Amino acid sequence: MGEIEFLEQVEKAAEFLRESKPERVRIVSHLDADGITSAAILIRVMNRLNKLYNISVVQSVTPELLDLVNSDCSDFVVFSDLGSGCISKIKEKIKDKRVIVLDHHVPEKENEPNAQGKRVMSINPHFFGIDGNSDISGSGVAYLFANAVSRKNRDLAHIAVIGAIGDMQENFGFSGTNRRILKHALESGKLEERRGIRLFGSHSRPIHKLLEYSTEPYIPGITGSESNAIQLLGRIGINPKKGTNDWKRLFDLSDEEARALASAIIMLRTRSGASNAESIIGPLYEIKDEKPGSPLKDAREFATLLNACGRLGLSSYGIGACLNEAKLKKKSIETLNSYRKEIIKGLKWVKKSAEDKQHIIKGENYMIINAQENIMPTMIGTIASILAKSNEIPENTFILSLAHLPENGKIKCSLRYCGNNDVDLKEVIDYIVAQVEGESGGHKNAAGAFIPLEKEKQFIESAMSALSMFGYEEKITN
Ligand SMILES: [Mn+2]
Repeated sequence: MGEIEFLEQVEKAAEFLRESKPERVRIVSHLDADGITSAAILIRVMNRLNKLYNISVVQSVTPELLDLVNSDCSDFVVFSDLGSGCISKIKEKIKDKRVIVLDHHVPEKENEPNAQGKRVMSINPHFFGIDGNSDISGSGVAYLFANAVSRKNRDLAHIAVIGAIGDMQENFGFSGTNRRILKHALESGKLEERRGIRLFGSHSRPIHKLLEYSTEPYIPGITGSESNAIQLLGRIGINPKKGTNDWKRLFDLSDEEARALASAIIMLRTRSGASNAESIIGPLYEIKDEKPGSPLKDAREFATLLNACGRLGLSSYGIGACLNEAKLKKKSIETLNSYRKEIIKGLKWVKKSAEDKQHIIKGENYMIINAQENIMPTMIGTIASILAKSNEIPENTFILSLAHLPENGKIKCSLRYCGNNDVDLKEVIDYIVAQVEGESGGHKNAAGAFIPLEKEKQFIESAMSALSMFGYEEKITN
C-alpha cells in the first residue's frame, strides 16, 4: 500500500460523486487554516460542477451537527479535514445520504479503506501507509479529490499548500504527497518558491519589527528588543527607514543588503551556540499574483490570516481570500488586524493580572491563567503558546489557560509547555480531565479540554496537584 493506491482510492471518490449526481451538497469543514483551505477548494469544485451547496465550518463534529446535517436539504455530504475520528457516528446519524470523508487525521479503524459500493466513503492517507501528520494535510486530500474530479482544478493546488503550511507540515520544504501537490502549485503558476530569509511576517512587518518579534528562530540579543534590532541594522549599513516616515520591509532590501542581514543573524546565533545557526535561510513560498507587502503574499502569513478568520468566527472571509475575491480578501486582512489586537489585549491582561491570585496561579513548575471572560475562548490557546515561547516564563513550566464559554456552559482549557523536556501534554491533560468530567483532545505539543463551567474550582485543584506531580516525575527521570 502506498501513494499510487491512495491516488486510485481518490479517483474512486471522484467517481462516487459523479455517479451520485447530487442536487445539493453539504460541505462540513474544520475551523483552522487547513480546514478553511479545504472548504475553499471544495466550494470551487462544486461551483465548477454547477452544484448547489451549503457550508459549515466547525471546531468539531458534534451529535447536534450530525442531526442538523441529517435533516437539512442536502442529498450528499462532504466532510473535510475532520470526520475520520467519528465515521461510525456519521454512518449512524446521517441515514439516507451519500457521504465522503476527506481527512488526514488518524482514522477510527486503522485498516478499513472503504471499498466502492459503500454509502459512506472514507478517504484517508493513513490507510495507505502515508503519514497524515507530515506528508499530506486535509486540504491536500481535498485538492487531490478536486484534481480527480477534473484536471481543470489543478489551479487550486496552491490553496492546499497554504493549508499544509497551516498544519505545520512545511519544514524547510515538503515531504511525501505534499511534494506532488507543491509541484502542481508551481506548475500552475499560482505559487512561487525562492530561497530567502525565513522570518515570519516578512511582508507585513517592517524589518526591525520582524527581528524584534522573531522567536523561531530566536535571535540572541535582538528578539524582544526593538532598539537592538534598529542598532543591528545600523551596524551592517542598512537604514531601517524608507523616505521620511515609512519603514523598510524585507523586500525593499537589495540582494547585497539581504545577504549582510542574513550573515549578521547567523553570526549572532553561532556565537550563542545555536546548532542550526544557518536555518535562517531557506525556501519561501509566495502567491504569485499578490503584491509585495500584502499579508497574503507569503503562504505562511496567509495561513495565519486564515487561522485568525476561523478563530474570530469569520471563516467565510478566509474562504473568500483563498478564492481571490477582492471584497472578502480585504475583510480577511481587517480580521487579521483585529485578531492581532485581540492577542495583544490578552497578553496585556495576563501581564496586568500577574499578582492577582484570583486569575493567575503560579506554582514551582506551572502557571495557571484563569481568564474566565477576560480573554476570548478561541484565543486562549494562542496566548498560552505565545507565552510558552517568550523569554518571560521560566524553563520547564506548564502553562494552563482557561476561558469561559458561557453560552455552552463550558470552560475551554489549553495546555502548553515551556522547555525542552520530552513531555506529552495530551497525556497530562487526559490525566487532569479524568479527575473531573470533560473532553480532552490535542497532541503531544499542544493539548486542550472542555469542562463544565461548574467544575472550575475542582479542575484547577486537580490541575495544581497533577502538574506538580508531572513536573516531579520529569526531575527524577532526567
Ligand atoms: Mn488538518
